[in-house]
Amino acid sequence: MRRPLVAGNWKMNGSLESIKSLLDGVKAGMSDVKQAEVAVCAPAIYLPAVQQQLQGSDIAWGGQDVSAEASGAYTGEISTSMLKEFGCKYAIVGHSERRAYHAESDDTVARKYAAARAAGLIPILCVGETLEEREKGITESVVARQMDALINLEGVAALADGVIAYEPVWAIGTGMTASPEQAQEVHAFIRGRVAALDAGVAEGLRILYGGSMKPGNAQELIAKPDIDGGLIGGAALDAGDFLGICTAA
Ligand code: 3PY
Repeated sequence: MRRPLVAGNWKMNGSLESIKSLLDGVKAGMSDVKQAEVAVCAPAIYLPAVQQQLQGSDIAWGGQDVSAEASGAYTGEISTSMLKEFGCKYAIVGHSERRAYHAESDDTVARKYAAARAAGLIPILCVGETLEEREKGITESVVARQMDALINLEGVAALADGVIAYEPVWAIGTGMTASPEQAQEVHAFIRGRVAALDAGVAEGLRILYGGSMKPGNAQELIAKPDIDGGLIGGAALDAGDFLGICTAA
């Protein structure tokens, strides 16, 4: 039995003031969340404030990205030990916005995953196809390539310590959502690919759906057998919407 995970990805949004009221709102509604594990992935600079507010609560927190390097001359980067020092449990790696705007390759993302895992963080590996790739009918080969970069580097056992988020790029920030059937098809493909290597790892692997998940579509998506929660963009910035998804999971 996999416990669903609902993780907010705030992206580059918020202020000290808005984060405070958002987290106050989420904390106040947590008693209605029966099953899901809840987490928020905040801009790095706000992690100390998030830690201060969430310490001792049922809500975990994490980074939106992390460096594959341990330390050194990497201006602007944040290391795994820095995330750990501020109590992070999770680190998103390979979000499509990082892949697109920061030219992160599958190999870089795999190295970030490996570094996060080695540091005791739970990496959330984002995979997903663009609209063009979907229309060409190559969704599965794109997702397979993104997964294989990690599996080839670390072995399938690495997925026992992490989470995969399937985020079709065409559903990110567009208001378009994959239908529950479209999402389930790719989630089943991901689990099947892992199962072919290790059935036990596949069974325990949480595969989140991301891409315009909202309270109105969360229940239908998460009801699918291979969808184990969500990585939530815009709806994670509103306490009511975020809690609506958390209670639906
Ligand atoms: C979205 O829902 O837009 C996301 O990118 C979540 O990571």
